Amino acid sequence: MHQTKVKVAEDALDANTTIATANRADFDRAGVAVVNLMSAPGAGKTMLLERVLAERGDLRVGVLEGDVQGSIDADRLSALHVPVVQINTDSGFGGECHLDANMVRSALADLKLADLDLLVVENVGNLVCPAEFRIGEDAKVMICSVTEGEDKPLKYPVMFRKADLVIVTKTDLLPALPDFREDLLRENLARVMPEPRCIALSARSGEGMDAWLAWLDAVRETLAPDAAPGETLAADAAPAGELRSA
Ligand SMILES: Nc1nc2c(ncn2[C@@H]2O[C@H](COP(=O)(O)OP(=O)(O)O)[C@@H](O)[C@H]2O)c(=O)[nH]1
Ligand SMILES: [Mg+2]
Repeated sequence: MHQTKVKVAEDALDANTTIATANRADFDRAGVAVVNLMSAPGAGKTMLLERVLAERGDLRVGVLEGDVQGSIDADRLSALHVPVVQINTDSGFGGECHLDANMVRSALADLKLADLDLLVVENVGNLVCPAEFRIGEDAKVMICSVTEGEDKPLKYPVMFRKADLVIVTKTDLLPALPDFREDLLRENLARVMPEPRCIALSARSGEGMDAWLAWLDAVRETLAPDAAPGETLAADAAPAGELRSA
């Protein structure tokens, strides 16, 4: 019985990988960089995206918005005049807690990939499942806000291990969090991430945004035709910096 369950799960992941590969081929053909944004609900994915859109009017950005229900975030982002496609995982997908490659593929028909430089996929807020499902992305970015506690990398290691970058956000709140230990968060990240890469920022104040925008540019540059195959994404991304300002 147990073995059957494991086999079904493996087959599902294999099927997902096949579709993710097809998505990836479409993204490559269109020359669009794809970033999969993941976090717990409320960590600040949408606000961070709003910041990117506000600061980088030169980039042609599209968004795939994943939610179990509703279009609250998609409506927020559409107001900024970018193409946004909503994916609701409870309409025909059984209320899933993550996006998979097939859901993304179904939504691609509503986007003109060739008109985009960057496609950001805001995954469903969840700290377990999204990491297991490739969607054809170039990079996985994990957002962790300072109010979530330093122990999250140890409690949800897969999400952090699979991330190409961790953004520690809401740093503007640090003055109200005297118990937050930056050194502990960094230590915990290093325990689960093979190559810890971390950018601290506040989407609210804008502090630290430059490093994140530079990282996004580095992802796009990695896709340039003369980039070496298999080149590490954004190898120069800043290591974990000081979170509290002096
Ligand atoms: N103080 C502060 N609040 C933030 C920041 N980023 C997001 N928030 C707030 O956190 C809440 C959830 O943000 P949202 O972007 O919707 O999170 P999501 O569920 O991950 O998309 C909202 O009340 C935001 O205003 C930040 O950098 N600083
Ligand atoms: Mg959101």
